[in-house]
Amino acid sequence: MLVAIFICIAMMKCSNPPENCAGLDSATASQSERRTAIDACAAEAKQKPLDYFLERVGQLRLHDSRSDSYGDLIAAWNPDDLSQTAIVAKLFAVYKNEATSADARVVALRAIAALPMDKRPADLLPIEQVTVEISTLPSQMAYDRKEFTVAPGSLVHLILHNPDALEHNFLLVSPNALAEIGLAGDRMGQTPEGKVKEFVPTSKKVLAVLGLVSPGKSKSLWFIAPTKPATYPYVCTYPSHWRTMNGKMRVVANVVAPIPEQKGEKIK
Ligand SMILES: [Cu+2]
Repeated sequence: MLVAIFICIAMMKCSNPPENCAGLDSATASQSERRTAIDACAAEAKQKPLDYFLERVGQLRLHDSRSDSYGDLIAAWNPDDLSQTAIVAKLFAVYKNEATSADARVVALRAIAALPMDKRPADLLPIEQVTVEISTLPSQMAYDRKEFTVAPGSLVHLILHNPDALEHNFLLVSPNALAEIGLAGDRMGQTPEGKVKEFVPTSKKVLAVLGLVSPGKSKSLWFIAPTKPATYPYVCTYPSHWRTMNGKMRVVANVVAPIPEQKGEKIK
């Protein structure tokens, strides 16, 4: 009997899938497990106050894979609750706090962008929002877009489609850091941890991360564009891909819309 209890406890500890909302905070969950958790959170949302989730947003780490899930949940919250003065003030405080991780700030900005204009903080009228879709080019080790342009501080929703037979990721990096980060990705290919970390080097020059996308799949990433006008490279850091699989995000003041580029095949 005692042995059976021990085995049972051990199994719970070993598997621990985030099949409920609390699983969203699991440090070891896969992307699909997080998706399951966020669906559970959405179902639980009626029983939990918005504050419950806002508190967790403040704890998001840099390049935290939970960020998009929290962003999806909170931006889709009941507008009447989301637009309460106290909630808007909390969201604005997270967004303005430079000491908070970029991940927490983007979740807050997404929620504010979801509010009606008359409920938004005066500093955030309007919010420049842009959706950028990029596809990998099958068998060419390249993205279909070599560049795009956004306004400083824009809220960017980037969607990466991968119709190629290989895995690819997308990292936005500091100006002139393409080779440094690309080479760091190559070195990660020589260690077992490289794949676990999805070939994302630990560096302050990595500004935004969309992890590995499997063949035939798509993933999305929300980030806030830098406020400093400059050219920011983006790159796939899967070992040896970076030399051809890269592009440039230009941050330019007074941009109305991204410059249209040739689009590749899309995955439905
Ligand atoms: Cu790649």
